Amino acid sequence: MPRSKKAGSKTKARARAVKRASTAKARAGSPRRQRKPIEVYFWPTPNGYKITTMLEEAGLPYVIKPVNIARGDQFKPEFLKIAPNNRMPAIIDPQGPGGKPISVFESGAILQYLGRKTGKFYPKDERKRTEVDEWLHWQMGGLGPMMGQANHFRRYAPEQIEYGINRYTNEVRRLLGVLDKRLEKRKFVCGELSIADFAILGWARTLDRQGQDPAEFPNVMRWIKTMEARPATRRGLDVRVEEAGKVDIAKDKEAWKLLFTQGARN
Ligand SMILES: N[C@@H](CCC(=O)N[C@@H](CS)C(=O)NCC(=O)O)C(=O)O
Repeated sequence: MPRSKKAGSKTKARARAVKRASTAKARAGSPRRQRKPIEVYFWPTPNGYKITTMLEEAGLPYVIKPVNIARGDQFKPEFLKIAPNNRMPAIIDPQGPGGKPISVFESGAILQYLGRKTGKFYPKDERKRTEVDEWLHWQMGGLGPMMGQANHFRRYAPEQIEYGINRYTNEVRRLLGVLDKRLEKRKFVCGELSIADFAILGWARTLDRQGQDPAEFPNVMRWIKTMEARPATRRGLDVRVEEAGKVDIAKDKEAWKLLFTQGARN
């Protein structure tokens, strides 16, 4: 049945309203709306790259604020105000909730914050979001700390302690086995690209330097290749801080003491 002119114009008006609403919704997470860049307190380490990768993939403007952890920037009072655990990464978003600045520390919390802010890489559907949280926390409490310890015993311990090296190398191997199985039938860790991928990638791509055999984890290696081939992820992983290249923590006494002899109050 042909529509009356009145009904037709009402339909058009409704369509225009829907379009306006969806454009506004899209802009809420759009980089164009982020007028002031997000400040990223950063040092080029696997934990730091989680954030630059997410920001690049989400298309949000950001500015790097180097935190030279080899020279004690993490203990400066102004940094401790936003990151009381004296660890980078941390961010300040000048356009936080209600348009007011917010600071966030802990890489997992930062990824979740940015995911909620932009509506990207962090599904709204509760079942899907829970799955992403599972793998994010698996990285935060498992792969990250275990690879960190494996790396410590291999590179930074003053003596090569076989027990420590084996303990962490074996646990990393087990965790990589879990990840490999997970990726058997999935392109990304939770099917679609998500903050879980950004969290896991930084450490996972160092596996061959951690006493692991890449041939044992073909799905992990395929996923790393897929991730590294994404131009935005690549840009996130390529962020450098000039000063970082000048210090070899294993050989630099000042850096070693600062990082590995911390007490209850520094
Ligand atoms: N759970 C923290 C760990 C961050 C972390 O360990 N950062 C290291 C560099 S990768 C750091 O800032 N170290 C400084 C120090 O040990 O004083 C996160 O994921 O944000």
